[in-house]
Amino acid sequence: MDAGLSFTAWVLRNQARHPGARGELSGLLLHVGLAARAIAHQVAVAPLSNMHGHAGSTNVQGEQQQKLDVLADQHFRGAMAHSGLVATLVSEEMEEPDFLAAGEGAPDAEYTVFYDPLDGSSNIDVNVTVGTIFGIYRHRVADRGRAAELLRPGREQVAAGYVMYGASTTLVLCVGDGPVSGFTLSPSVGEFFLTHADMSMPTIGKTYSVNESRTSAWDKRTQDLVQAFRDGKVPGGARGARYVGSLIADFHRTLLKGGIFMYPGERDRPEGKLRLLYEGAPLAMIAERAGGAATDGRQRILDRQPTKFHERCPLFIGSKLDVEEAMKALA
Ligand code: P6P
Repeated sequence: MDAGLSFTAWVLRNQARHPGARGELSGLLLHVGLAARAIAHQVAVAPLSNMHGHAGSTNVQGEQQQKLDVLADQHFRGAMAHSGLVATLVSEEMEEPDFLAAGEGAPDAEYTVFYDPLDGSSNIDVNVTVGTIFGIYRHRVADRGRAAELLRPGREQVAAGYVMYGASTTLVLCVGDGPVSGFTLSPSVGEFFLTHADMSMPTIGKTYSVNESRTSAWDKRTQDLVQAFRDGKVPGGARGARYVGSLIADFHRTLLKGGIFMYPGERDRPEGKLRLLYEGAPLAMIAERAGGAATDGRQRILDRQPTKFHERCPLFIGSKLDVEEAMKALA
């Protein structure tokens, strides 16, 4: 049976549509696919290779690193460095940006990649879906090493996406002004194949997704908004509650089935828990390109100007009409 269009063929076809393209972004995307395959293998065999549990270190967020966090970061960084196309890496696992030496990145490498190598890693030991999230920007060569120039709104991403290590390993991304495309890894072939062409998010959903144990930490407007979804007092009526506690799993379900995922700001952490540049912005690009929306409660996520590499942001993301309800309630 023909496995269908491979990720490699899709990337090359995408490049052919842009006659002026030099093939650099294509090469970078293929290296993202390489990292995804390597990390997928490590996640799958983690219990067998004693890769579950804590690494004994903490990351910039002060969170305990899982062994797989460190390994996934090594694989992703290695693939980006070996591509020779990346000037700067910003990882959830590294406090400062990694300005790749010219020897590692091509002398005029122009791309900055923001990434979370393994989001949801606290779920690994219980075999719950986890994922890698990435956002790619093109920066002027003159901006190499100039951190402030790298802090750009998500609308300037040239590509964004995620890899979901679940029942199957799925790579979902959009490039330039192209559609959201989903690829599934064939373990036997070792390549991703197109399984979800031109993904679109239903304009309204049947679920809402939020950690309701945080209710007492929210302000009243947020409490009222979640209550309205819980009681079906929103367009589309009654909703089911779905919350995996792994961002990629909750977002991927929302992308396919519609609905809204919320991680609101809280009294003692008004910017919430999730990060803007390597969680909110890449997923917001996917959501909007699929016909959905994403806000921090005050503005469009993709318009938000970051001031720090690891800044957090409240996140309300999903079906257009559901996110509009959040904006009406919170703006
Ligand atoms: P909470 C996982 O730790 C994570 O970073 C995201 O993947 C997930 O959406 C969120 O935190 C869950 O946070 O506070 O509900 O456990």
